[in-house]
Amino acid sequence: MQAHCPASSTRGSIMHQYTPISLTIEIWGDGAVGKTCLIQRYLYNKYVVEYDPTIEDTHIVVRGGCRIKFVDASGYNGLIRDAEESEDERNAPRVIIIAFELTSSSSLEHAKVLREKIPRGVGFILAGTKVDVGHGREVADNGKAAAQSFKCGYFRVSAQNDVGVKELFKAAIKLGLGSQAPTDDPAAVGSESRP
Ligand SMILES: Nc1nc2c(ncn2[C@@H]2O[C@H](COP(=O)(O)OP(=O)(O)OP(=O)(O)O)[C@@H](O)[C@H]2O)c(=O)[nH]1
Ligand SMILES: [Mg+2]
Repeated sequence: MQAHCPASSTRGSIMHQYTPISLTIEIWGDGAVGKTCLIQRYLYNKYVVEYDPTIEDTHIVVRGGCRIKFVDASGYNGLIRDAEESEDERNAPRVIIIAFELTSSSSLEHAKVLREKIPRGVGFILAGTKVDVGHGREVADNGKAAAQSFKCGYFRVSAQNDVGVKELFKAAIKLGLGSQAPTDDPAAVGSESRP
């Protein structure tokens, strides 16, 4: 699917209404590996210490003529494609970030199971989270080996300390939009939660 971002870089509510989704970035992964914190850090520069399991949240951002939808999936409820998606949204390119926790081998095993669920042709990246915790060297190396066998990108990140988060999302946007990727970082213009 060819990504399409209109030449105009108008931002804000007008664009929010009229511009179709250019790209959907979904974060998959086991419960509590830090998916929500990654999105919160990237889009709002916030870090949430309390754990509040996600049902599913959607955030829409507009940047450089592109409207990007971020889907924060649940670690426990299974992966459900949003039934309310418009045709534009369904047709937009998708990129999936599979997150696992660098200190948890079981979350890496779960990431491998999730990888099998990615439809053919959809780009994906593996992300090892909570690198600030400081243990998990072996799991980190196993993550690297898994990414090599999947032939996908691999990032070790910390939402808490803001390590590697921008680089991870920048790579995801580039993977989805190629040369159409905006050069500046997204800022959220609209966010919605869908139970
Ligand atoms: N030390 C550390 N803790 C983190 C980091 N990111 C998230 N956490 C903590 O891990 C817990 C779970 O984070 P969430 O982002 O809610 O996890 P999730 O993957 O969205 O979980 P579900 O919504 O249930 O699937 C929270 O208590 C966070 O504060 C990090 O980079 N470092
Ligand atoms: Mg969550």
